[in-house]
Amino acid sequence: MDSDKCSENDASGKSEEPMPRKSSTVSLGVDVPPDCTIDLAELVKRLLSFQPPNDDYSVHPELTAQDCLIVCHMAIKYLSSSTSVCVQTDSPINIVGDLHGQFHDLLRFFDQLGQPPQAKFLFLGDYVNKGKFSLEVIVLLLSLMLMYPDSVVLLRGSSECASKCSHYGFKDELIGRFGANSGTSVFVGFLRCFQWLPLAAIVGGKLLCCHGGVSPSFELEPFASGQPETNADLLNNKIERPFELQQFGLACDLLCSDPMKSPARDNFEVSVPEGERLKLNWVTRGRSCSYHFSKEALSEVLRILNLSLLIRGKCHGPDGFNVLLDRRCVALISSTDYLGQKKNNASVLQIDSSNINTRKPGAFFVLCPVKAAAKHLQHLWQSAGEIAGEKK
Ligand SMILES: [Mn+2]
Repeated sequence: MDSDKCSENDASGKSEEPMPRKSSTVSLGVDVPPDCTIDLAELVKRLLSFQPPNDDYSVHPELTAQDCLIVCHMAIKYLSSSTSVCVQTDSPINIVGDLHGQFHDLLRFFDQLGQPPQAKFLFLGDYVNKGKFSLEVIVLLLSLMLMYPDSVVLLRGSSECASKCSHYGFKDELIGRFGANSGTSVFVGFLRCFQWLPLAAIVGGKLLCCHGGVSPSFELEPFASGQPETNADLLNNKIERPFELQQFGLACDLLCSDPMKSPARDNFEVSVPEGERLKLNWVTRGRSCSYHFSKEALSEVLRILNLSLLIRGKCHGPDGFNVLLDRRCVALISSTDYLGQKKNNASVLQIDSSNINTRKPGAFFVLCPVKAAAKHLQHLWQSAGEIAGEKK
């Protein structure tokens, strides 16, 4: 039906609004013929109802390079006009961790928890790489965001950048699907789109949500015991989009920092002169970027930001979630059997109440790896050697 057709102008329902502050000066950078349209509702329905024929999990749903480019173009337009670096949203909400191209796990979560717009979702990034259905995951999520912007919030993960996508599978997946020329232009389209994804969200004025974690920059001016709204505005002013991931700084930390597993000072007494900051609260992550943060560092940042808990992705535990640092940090992974080797469960954090109880904010919905499909699921993974970056 024509009424279901979404042109690139009406998908977000905001076609009548004036063009946003930044878009008028920034080229969207994705070349789509001006009269191209896509039936987003049909695309979403097709992806959500996809069943592998004869249980063959190596089969992909049909997607064309042009469909992908139109979705990228529409997503950039929406993200640049209607979202900010730090999104403020409310519960009830389902918070989803790393998906890494595990389209079938994403579909299982939608089956169990409900689909947008009936259920609301916040995704913490790392949509692509490592699993072999990165394209389906990112196209479905961007399309759902465009159709139901009030029910779907997508944050950027550390995987959503050029270098990781070139090394860990997404670029190869696109070139394998569409050939070198079209695959490369679709790849560039997605990279441009990733540069506009928000980096953090504040849920219910209490939860700080991002892919990595907190930053020592939050301990500096101008973040000083402001209200969550004020601090969200400060973040928006400090980080300009489009944005490419740097090796250091606030944005890098939001995407890449990690909680300390075993604080360096365990079993030692540490005394700090009055007024001095404990430097061990932030330890650099070896040769890679950003920091490990201690429970003291996290508590201090949450106090400054007037928030209660950090909810982040990047979890590698067997349960699909970890509760860390004096219960002030929750880490999630929402894809089962990470790298085809870890046999881990996948979890989504469900915040049911509209008034968040910070001592018991929600419940974990846990999916186990699909045993019956285990043989077929082997197709979903690259070999360990490829993952480690030792590619041909
Ligand atoms: Mn990840």
